[in-house]
Formats: sequence, C-alpha cells, structure tokens
Amino acid sequence: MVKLSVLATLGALAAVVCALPVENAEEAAKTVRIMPFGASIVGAPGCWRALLWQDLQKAGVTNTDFVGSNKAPDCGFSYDGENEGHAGALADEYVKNGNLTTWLKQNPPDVIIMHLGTNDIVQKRSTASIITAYTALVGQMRTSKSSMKIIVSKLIPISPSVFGDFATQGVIALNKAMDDWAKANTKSESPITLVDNWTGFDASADTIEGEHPNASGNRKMADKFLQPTISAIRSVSTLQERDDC
Ligand SMILES: *[C@@H]1O[C@H](CO)[C@@H](O)[C@H](O)[C@H]1NC(C)=O
Ligand SMILES: *[C@@H]1O[C@H](CO)[C@@H](O)[C@H](O)[C@H]1NC(C)=O
Ligand SMILES: CC(=O)N[C@H]1CO[C@H](CO)[C@@H](O)[C@@H]1O
Repeated sequence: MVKLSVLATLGALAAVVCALPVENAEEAAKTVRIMPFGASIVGAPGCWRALLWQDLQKAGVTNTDFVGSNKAPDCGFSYDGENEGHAGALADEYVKNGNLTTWLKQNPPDVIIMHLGTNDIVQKRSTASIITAYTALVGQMRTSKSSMKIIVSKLIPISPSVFGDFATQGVIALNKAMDDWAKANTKSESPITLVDNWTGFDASADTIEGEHPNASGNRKMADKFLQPTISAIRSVSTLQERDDC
C-alpha cells in the first residue's frame, strides 16, 4: 500500500514536473541558439544586442548562444555578440546570393531576430519587392529548421533630412505592409512575431546620424526585443523539455 502510494506520488510528481512552465527548468534547459540578422543597424555596432543580451541574463534567461559569422563589436562590456548584420546589405541581394542559407548552415539557430530593409528603401526598392524578399528569406529559415522562431522588427525610422522624405515614407509603407505579411506567413510551429521598433523611436534624438541608433536608441530597441526574445527562447526550451518527458 505504502509503496504503491509512493509510486503513485512519484508518477504524479513526474507529470507535474513535465508540465511545469520552463522558467523552473531554465538552468537545466538546453541552450537556445539565436541569430541576429540584417544590415548595419543589426551589426555595426548594433549595441542594442549587447543590452538585449545583458537584459536576458538579468532576467535569468541564461541558456542563450548568439550565433553568426560577425564577432561582437565593442559596446563597453563583454557580451555574446555574434551576429549576421552586414553593413550595406539589401534583403533582395541576400535572397539572390543565398548568403543567409550559407550562414544558417554554418551556425544553425533556433531563433532569428531580423531587422532588414533600410538599405533597400534608401536604394528605392518597392515595398512589394522587399516583402517578396522577406517571404523568400523566411522560406530559407524554415528550410534550415521547420520550427524556426522568427522575430521580425518593424524598421526604425530614418531621418528625412538625411535620406529624403521618400525614405521616411518607404519605412512607413513597409512597416504597414509587415502586419498583413506576418499574419499571412506565420505558422504555429514557426511563428513570425512582429516587434514594433518604429513606435516611440525618434530618428533625430535616438540615432547617431539619422540612421544608426545611439545610446537611447539602443536602449529602446533592447527593451522592445526583450519580451518577444524571452518568449521565443522559452518556446524552444519548452519543446526540448517535452522531448525529455
Ligand atoms: C553574399 O554572397 C555574395 C555571393 O557569394 C558575396 O559576394 C557577398 O559578399 C555576400 N555578402 C556578405 C555580406 O557576406
Ligand atoms: C543620443 O543618446 C544620448 C544618450 O541617451 C542622448 O542624450 C542624445 O540626445 C541622443 N541624440 C543625439 C542626436 O545624440
Ligand atoms: C502600434 C504598435 O504596434 N505599438 C506597439 C509598439 O511596441 C510596444 C512594445 O513592443 C507595444 O506595446 C505596442 O503595442
């Protein structure tokens, strides 16, 4: 009797442990690989990634490995800053050249954080062509991993006095188009989560020269990415936990 009830209790405990939210298992959770992907706003120096990494560690989300062929630029403290943010990059050139596919093979991630398209807009690519490139890139991400968690940022505004009003309007149009695009392309096993880095971001006060975020811009971007990144990491580690159960 006693033994049976102990066994029953153990069985019930195991079920409870497997059902526990992953916060309680984070230390033991498998490392989740995260690839920041885009152009210079992501990569050079992209110190919002340093703040995001720091905020994740502070929040106890330590099972992270940021991956990519770019090493961490100096942001004043040491952090895990590997990324695929390449200065001057265009979404449609990434598609044409297959760069992302190469990088996904080199360092396969579980989560991608993407901010991409500013250079396309400055070089007068249409909203429709950028959205077409996004769809192709998401296809490449899912070929790498069918359950890829994809976090896509609305573009931060760029200064009309530096880049022209057409560029500001292009960012607004692309950000608007992202809503329908994300809805149409999200999948339950591979969600596309939009992060709105446009709202509340000031192209004059929050950038160095009308384009790249300064200290206040980096803080705003890190804050906006934090919760979606935590959710993506947890959804990957929850699936891994379930595999163990
Ligand atoms: C992308 O691939 C093309 C073709 O291989 C190459 O010329 C280019 O340098 C790559 N871009 C980056 C940012 O590595
Ligand atoms: C850049 O960031 C600093 C620090 O947050 C802020 O004081 C400054 O006004 C910002 N803007 C410019 C254009 O430097
Ligand atoms: C309009 C819009 O989507 N605003 C969002 C901006 O970002 C913050 C934080 O990520 C959200 O709370 C807002 O809803």
